[in-house]
Amino acid sequence: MNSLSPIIVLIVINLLFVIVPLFTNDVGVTAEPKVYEYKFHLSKIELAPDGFKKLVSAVNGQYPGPPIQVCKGDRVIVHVENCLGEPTSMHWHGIFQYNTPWYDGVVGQTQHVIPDKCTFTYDFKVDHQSGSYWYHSHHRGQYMDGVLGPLIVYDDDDFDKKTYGYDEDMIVLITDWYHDHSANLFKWYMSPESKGAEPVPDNALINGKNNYNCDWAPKGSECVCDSELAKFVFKKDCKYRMRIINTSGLSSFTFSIDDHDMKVIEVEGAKTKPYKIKQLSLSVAQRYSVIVDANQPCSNYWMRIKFQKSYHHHKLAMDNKAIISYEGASHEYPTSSPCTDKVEKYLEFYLKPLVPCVPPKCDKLLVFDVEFKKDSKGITRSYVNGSSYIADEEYPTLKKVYDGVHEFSRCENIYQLHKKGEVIDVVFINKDYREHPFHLHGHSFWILGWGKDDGKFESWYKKLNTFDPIQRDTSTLPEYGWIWLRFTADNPGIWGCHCHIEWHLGAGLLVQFLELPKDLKEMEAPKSWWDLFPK
Ligand SMILES: [Cu+2]
Repeated sequence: MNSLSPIIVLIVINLLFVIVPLFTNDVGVTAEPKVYEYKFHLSKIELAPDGFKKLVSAVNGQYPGPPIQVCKGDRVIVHVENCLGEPTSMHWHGIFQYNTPWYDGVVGQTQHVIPDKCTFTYDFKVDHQSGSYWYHSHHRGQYMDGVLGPLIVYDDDDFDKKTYGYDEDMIVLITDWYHDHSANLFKWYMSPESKGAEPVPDNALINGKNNYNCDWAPKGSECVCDSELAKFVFKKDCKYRMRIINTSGLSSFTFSIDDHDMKVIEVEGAKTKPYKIKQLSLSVAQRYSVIVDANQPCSNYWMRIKFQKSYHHHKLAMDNKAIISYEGASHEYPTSSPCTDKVEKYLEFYLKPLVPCVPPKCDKLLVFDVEFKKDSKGITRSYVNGSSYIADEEYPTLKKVYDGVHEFSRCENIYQLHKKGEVIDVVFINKDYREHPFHLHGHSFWILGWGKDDGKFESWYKKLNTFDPIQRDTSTLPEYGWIWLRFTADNPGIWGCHCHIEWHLGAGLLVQFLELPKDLKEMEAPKSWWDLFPK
């Protein structure tokens, strides 16, 4: 092969696996439900998103993976062809999977892995929801190697555009980025040597781009300085909806655009009353839509994502950038200065739903203590009510339900919700010194309150917002603090509820809600789902 061959191969892969809507109308224009069919070819290829060349687990030869863009009510079919040389799965983060719980994509819970050289087809509807979501592998730490992309569900008939008055939609994926493979890092993390400290990222990316100081790269690595930054072009006086999605494995970021205010209008599928901010805090897996008004003089401005945790003595730039360039501006780098206003970490408690909705009263309360401690081998693991989750990859929970299993081992952390329509309150209490972004599958929850753990449980209950809380699917449990979530058990399935920091999840920070097991058992998983299990 000559040196151009990998590029040619990439182009061919991209041509072979372009997104194929079965109907050709523009997305987001009509309210007629459609079928969108995608082919995702997963493979490991050498890419250098920040100039540092590494093996990336790419979707259709690219990182980040291609966007899925559909409308509320549409049917989404994704053929995941696994050529990674290792098993995989795909999760559709924030999608409720009503009537298709077997397509949630969680190894050990809702499916067997997709083995190497096999294809599995996900087929689900995005009913009753619209907003900013993403897809990612839900097998070990694999999405940190690249298996992810945005999933946008537009509302019927451009409802949002009319309501909020914006002209264009933009997707902004932000992430931390490791130069080593997640499996190597995970091996180190789950050893006594790490003492429970997470691997420190090497960089941060915006839409898969950044540059890197190659002086920091290990000897012998291929690295190019001044790699291209992501660029967003603004037309003067247009309004942009930016859908910001934190696809990190570890890091919370503060997002801002120099000299531009933002108005929050969406949190993870929940439309909000517009709320003006200058800086936006996003924990792992959180998403917000903001409106940005291109009302500044025609020039270039920095978009910034700042690591919230400071990693001292490490080779890592804390402030990472992309370019906002007004049409007609120079090709020079921006010279704008960052905003220094205070960042509101728990923004969700200031946001109001666009259409107020009083949540129903609680029927059942579950309280979960979260802590980290060393096991007998000196490995730091995470525990929920004293039990550290271990995935049963060979025998996922859904298969157990079909097999009539009623008793589960303690390390599966299964909590059964038997009563249809029961309103469940979940309180996480953090005994750990770090914050943990908790994500619930199959639902969005009302986030009723948060605070520091002063031990006064009764007083927490009294100050909950049960009048007009926001609903979302990923909320941050503060260090030594608590959060109070509420959802209705109306979706038969196995729904993980876990810290989305990939290291903490791998160390056991997960519970499974086995929701309406009787109904679930009656629902028939497709033959292709059964075929994933070894004969
Ligand atoms: Cu965590």
